Amino acid sequence: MGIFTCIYGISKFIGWLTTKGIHKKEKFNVAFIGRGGTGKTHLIKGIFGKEARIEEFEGCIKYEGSTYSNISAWEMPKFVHGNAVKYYEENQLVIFDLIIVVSQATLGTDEEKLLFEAKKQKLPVILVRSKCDNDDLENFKIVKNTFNVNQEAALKLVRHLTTKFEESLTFSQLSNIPTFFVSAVAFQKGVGNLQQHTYFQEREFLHCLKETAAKKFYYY
Ligand SMILES: Nc1nc2c(ncn2[C@@H]2O[C@H](COP(=O)(O)OP(=O)(O)OP(=O)(O)O)[C@@H](O)[C@H]2O)c(=O)[nH]1
Ligand SMILES: [Mg+2]
Repeated sequence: MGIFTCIYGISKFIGWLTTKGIHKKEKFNVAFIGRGGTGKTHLIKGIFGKEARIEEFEGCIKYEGSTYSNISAWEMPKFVHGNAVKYYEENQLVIFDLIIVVSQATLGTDEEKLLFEAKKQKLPVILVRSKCDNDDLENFKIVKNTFNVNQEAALKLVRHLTTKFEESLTFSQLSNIPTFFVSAVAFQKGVGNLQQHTYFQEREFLHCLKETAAKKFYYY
């Protein structure tokens, strides 16, 4: 590669960082990725609260709130096709500190490819399956809307989903990815009270998110 091509590449990259509003040093930048309708927006709003500041950059939406002030959450464009490598390149995902894949009801090949690509690029990755309050309500006796979660039933559901997810894995390398089953509704209802309520795995997920973010600032 010639020196000019190299300089051009670097300046383009820096320009991209600036226009995209990524503050690499001050913030822990988290990319939420998933197919359309998997619950990315509700999940982010649930975590950061309704008052979160929103900015849009080239089809990516950045959320910043006072709750986790050192974190910028990015809702990335919908993952619509099976080419995970191209998606990572097009969205420059390598510059993010953490990738959160928000999955469908069960893990599909597309989600596996997204996770696999993150691992290949050595990016920290978390898998989240949202909308758990919407699951099999009859069997698990979780009362929709009123959200009187029967805690025992909720944890039974989590165990059931964990088994189903593990069984669906094609790539065994993905089995050690931190996975959390959550509900955006639960975040909205009780983010401030998560010490008192367990619901699904919202508390564990938030703990993992905060710990991963804290490491970045600890090492700086
Ligand atoms: N019951 C329930 N419904 C949810 C939850 N999260 C999202 N939904 C519903 O699922 C639908 C899609 O949610 P969004 O948060 O808009 O999903 P998205 O991934 O941001 O969708 P796109 O931006 O279109 O890709 C909406 O109708 C939500 O009301 C949840 O935790 N529980
Ligand atoms: Mg959305």
